[in-house]
This record gives sequence, C-alpha cells and structure tokens, in this order.
Amino acid sequence: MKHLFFPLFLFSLTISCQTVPPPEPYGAIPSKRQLEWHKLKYYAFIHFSPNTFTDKEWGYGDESPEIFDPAELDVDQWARVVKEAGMEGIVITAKHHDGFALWPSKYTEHSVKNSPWKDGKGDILKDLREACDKYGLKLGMYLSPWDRNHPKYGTPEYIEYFRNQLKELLTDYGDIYEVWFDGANGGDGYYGGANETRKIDNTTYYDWENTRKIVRELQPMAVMFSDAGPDIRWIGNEQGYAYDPTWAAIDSKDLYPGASGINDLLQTGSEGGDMWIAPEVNTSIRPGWFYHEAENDKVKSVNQLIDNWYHSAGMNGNFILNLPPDKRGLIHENDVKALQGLKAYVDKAFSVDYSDNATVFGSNTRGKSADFAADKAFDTDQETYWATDDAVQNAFIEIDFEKKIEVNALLVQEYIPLGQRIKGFTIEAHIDDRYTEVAKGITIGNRRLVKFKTVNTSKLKISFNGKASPVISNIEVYRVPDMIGKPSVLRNKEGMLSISSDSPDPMYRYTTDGSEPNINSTSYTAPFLFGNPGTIKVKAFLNDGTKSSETITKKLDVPKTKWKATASRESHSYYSLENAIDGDPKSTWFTEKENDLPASVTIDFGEQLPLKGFTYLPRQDGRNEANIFKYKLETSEDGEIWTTILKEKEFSNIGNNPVLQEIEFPKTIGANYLRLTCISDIHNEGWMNIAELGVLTD
Ligand code: FUL
Repeated sequence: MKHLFFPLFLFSLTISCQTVPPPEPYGAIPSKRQLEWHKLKYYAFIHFSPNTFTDKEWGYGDESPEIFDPAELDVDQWARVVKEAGMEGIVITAKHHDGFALWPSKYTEHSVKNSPWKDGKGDILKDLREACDKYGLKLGMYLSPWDRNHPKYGTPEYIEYFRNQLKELLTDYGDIYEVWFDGANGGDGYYGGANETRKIDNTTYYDWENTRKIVRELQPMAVMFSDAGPDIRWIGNEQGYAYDPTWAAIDSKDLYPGASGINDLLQTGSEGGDMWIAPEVNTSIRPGWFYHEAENDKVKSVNQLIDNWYHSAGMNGNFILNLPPDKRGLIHENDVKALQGLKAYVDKAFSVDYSDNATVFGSNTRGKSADFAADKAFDTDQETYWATDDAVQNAFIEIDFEKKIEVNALLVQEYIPLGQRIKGFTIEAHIDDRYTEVAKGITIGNRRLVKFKTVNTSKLKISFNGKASPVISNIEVYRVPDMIGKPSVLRNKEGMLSISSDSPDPMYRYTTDGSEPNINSTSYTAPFLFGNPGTIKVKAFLNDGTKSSETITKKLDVPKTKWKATASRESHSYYSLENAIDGDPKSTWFTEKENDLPASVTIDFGEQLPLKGFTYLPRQDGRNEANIFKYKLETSEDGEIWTTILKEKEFSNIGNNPVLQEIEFPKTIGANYLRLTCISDIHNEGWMNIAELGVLTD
C-alpha cells in the first residue's frame, strides 16, 4: 500500500484531476508494435544448422544436408528450458549464412527434407511452433540474407528466392513476433559450386523497402531487426552489453542497410534522434553462436550472465541470449545450469520491492492532479505515471521507508509512449541526517536498473533532469545479493602467474589437479611460476569464507619464455610486436597499415614443440579494425623449410564476435617455428592485429 505524502493538496488534487491534460510526447516515440516488444525483456536465440555438426561458425554452403542428423532432437526440451529460465520467446535461425533451411522450403533442396533426420519428413519450425504454443512462448524468425549455398546469390533472382522463403516463414508458422535480418556478408561461398567471392552492394542489393513490405503485410505486429532497423537495432557488439547512455532513438540519416563503422552509434543511439529504434542486446551463452563441443567448459558463468542482465534488460534494451543446441539436438546441461543460476538470481534479487510500503513525495505534480502524482510511479499499473508541469524539467521523488533498511538497487522506467525524456539522474541516500549521492546516470528509457553500494538508509531521493518534463511510470527499490567479482588469471611471458579481481580484498584459493577449490585449498599470496602446461582453478572468498565467487578455470599451455617474434612488416606506432606474446590480452600488436596484404608474424619457440594447433586472440578493446579474417598457417623445424598446415582459412564472424580462436591442426606436428600470415583483414584495410598468439600442444 503506497502512501502519498501530499495531504495539504488533496482538495485541489481531486477537483483539478478532470481537467489536467497529459504531457505532450517529446521527440521520437515508439509505434504500437515497438511498444509490444518493449513489454518483453528476455528471450532466447537458437543457432542450429549444419554448423552444429561441422564445428563451424559460418558454413561455406557446400555442406551436405546428410550431415544434419540430430538423433535426439527435442524442441520441447528447448521450449521448456527457455520457459523455466523465465524467457518469453525464441528466435530461431531458420536459415543461417550456409543457406540450409530448417524447414522443408518449397524453393530449395538444401534443407531438412534431404536430411536423415525424421527421414527427410521433419520440419523444425513446425515442431518449434507447437512447443512454443505449449509453453506460452513467442516465436521469431532469423532468415539470413547472405546465402553461401544459393547459385544465384548476387543476382536479382536470389532476391525473389529470399522473399519466397520469407513468405513461407511468415505464413506457415502462426504469429511471428520478430524477424531477424543479419547484416553479415562475408563474400565468398559455395554458390552452387562456383566457389567464388561474390560482392554485393549492401545498400541496394536487398531492396529492403520492398522486402520489409512483405513482413508488414503478413505479420503486421512483428518487429524487424537489421543493421538498419526499422523497428529494433543491434547494440553494436555481440558481448551482450549496453552502456550508459543508451538512447532508444537514432538519427535515420546515419542508419541505412549496409552502413558500416557505426558500432559506437548503435551502442549509444542518438540523443534527439528522429527515429525510435531501440536496441536489442545479443550475446551467446558460449563464445560461439553455434554449438562446439570444445566450448562445453566455456559456458558463461552465472555472474557473467547477471552482468549481462544489468547491461541489457537493465539498460534500456531487451536481452536476447543464444542457446545453441548440441549435436544431439538438445540444449546442453551446462547451459541449462547457467540459465537456472541467472533465473535464481533474478527471482531472489527482485522479489521484495522496498518501495511497497514507503511514503513517496514528488517535488512537483502536474497541474496538482492526483492523476499525475508521485504514487503513480509506484503502483502496478504501467499506464499511469508521475508527471510534472511542462515548465518543470528538473524534479525529484523522495521515498521514505520510515525506518532504516539496507538497499542497493533501483529500477526506474520512463513512460515511453511519451518519448525518452530524461537526460541525467542522481540517486541519493539519507545517511547521518543528510543526503549522499550513491549513483548517477544519463539515460533511463524503458527500463533502467541501477546498482549501487549497499546503504542502510530510511530515505532515497531520485532527481531527474529532463529534456522535457519527466514522465516516470515505475520505480522499484531492491536489496540485491552481494557478488564477489570473478578472479582473473594472467600468466606473463616469463611464466609468472598472478591472480586479481575487482572485489575488495578477497582471499584466493586454487587447485591444479582439476578439483574444485575450497577454503582449505592452496592460498594465493603473490605471483608464482607456472612453468608447465596445466589447468588452474581459482576461487575468491570473502570474510570467513562464507561468501565465494564462481570458480575460474584457466587452461595454460607452454609458457612463452623462450619465444621470439619477428614480423614481415613494421609495427604501427607504439604497438610493439612483443604485445602479441606477452600473455596480456589487453596489449595488442598492430602492423603498419599499408593497404595491402599479406603480412605475417613468425615465432621462434626456442625449442621443438608438439603442435596440436594454435590460438589467436584479436584485439579486446571493443573495436575490430585489423582483425585477421583470412589466414595461412605454416610451421618449420629450421626456420627455412616451411610446411603449410592451413592454406587459406577464415576466422568466421571475428568482426562481430572477437573471441579467442582455437584452431586444431589435422594432426600433431613437431615444430620449432610457426608463421601466421594474414591474407585479409575484416575491413580489407591492409593491416593486422594480434592481442595474443598461442599454441596448443599435446
Ligand atoms: C552475426 C552472424 O554472422 C553470426 O553468425 C550470428 O548469427 C550473429 C547473431 O550475427 O552477424
């Protein structure tokens, strides 16, 4: 029961409530279909295709449909897992870049109808529709515009094919809430046997205007995702992070199909942008988008997912989390466990809203009307809101708990049908008889979760600076569980291993025999030599050990102590070559930018190593220029005679998802030298970078 601290005005409140008009909308505002989408916050992505069986991220398009054989495929399991995770829908890769259709499309033979699964009589989309209906989930379709299988890709005939497939998806599978058009276009592919590079002009080839009409006609309520909206936009990274500020609007002049180099703009949106195209925050629960057995122990931790939660559903976006089914056709148990962990956290953290029994006060109330009083931001009705007089753009709300309580998080929501109006807010807690600032931020929008240090307080004050008068539909106050930041493990070139974290003074315990560390395991006090290949597991503990972090497992190969690196090209300014082998993922080597390639780096191991493969980590600073796309890998025993191990390979999707690439060789080879040659970088700018180069040995 909410009390409004406003007794003196009660009389005037009741008589004026009939006549006070609501505020006028400000700036760009969402459409009806966008508003429906904003009511969601968390749903699943499913990446499933022949890639699941070939261990690839981007299929070339020449994969035989025969390899698609998920023996235990159970879409009911997917839907159940998704529902139990608290998610509200599923977007499935009906067709990824490899062109393979998960439904028996009339227009191609490259589909499930030529797979052993269900003797070619199966239709994953139909089964998934039924499962979604059973569990009350929405269904969305990802249809890749780039098709590395289709012989006519690059010609107008392919556009017709693409549209025909789109029509099938939007007619045969019930209500579709979201259509996902991927902007990725890598160039080369199988293309019906041509095996060539096909360049298209992204800005015109797909004739989006007319393609979009099909969606509007067949599924008027579906939101469209693409690199150019028109309904929702990419957040500019695949790590699952929106930051402050995140404006829902964006300048339409900067957003067009095929626009590149706008990741920063996609991230922030545009203050005062003319189109409402809010961000969808995407990431995969594993490093890759498709299932890879080698990533079974690299599933995002619960803490990591919680961090994503605050930076997506809590940062004016919706959270789409990818759950790639494995070769059996099931969502892997490790992924399920992580999902359940996030669900348990969210349920616990946001179970008690401490504003529920508080008295609230607004520094101004629109026309002194009860309809717009501060308590409207605390009721359960999302259609009511606290609003101020038009002239009052800076105002505050005070929440009086009437006794001291511990709190550390706040949920704030603007009433977005009237636009995104707030630019700047502060949260203060009443401690020792005065207000102390505990958090501040720039944007709020549809949903903003703010975490701050735990305070013991009887009152909170939230001040808003509006670009127009503030219109706040909801505020909730929480005491969320404390978290211990995960430890990070670094080993430098000399093999010295150090452990750190951003939590205050934790105690670290570790094991090297594969067992789970506990409070009695070896204690870490200072960097020590970790001179051989091995696995270390680290856990941080606080206080008497009652609070602990998640366990970090780090596999370390041979140390790089004796390694020497040389390059075919000069380094770019101060980005020294040593950065590529110093063990620090934050330091990166860049070559000079010379507008041509190849360029290569050679490592002299100083000894012979049994090489099973190599690892490449591109720059980790959130940018992707100079990331290696196509490469050649050679080894040598004497530095003179070289053997080509991998002739021309690609690091698929390394532009959008710059995670560690672990590449296994066809067989183990003894080598004293390794040479990595960059054949092309992702933007064809003629340079390369390496944050860390490593090896996989037996
Ligand atoms: C990217 C694609 O290239 C990836 O394979 C994945 O589908 C991701 C969601 O979008 O652009």
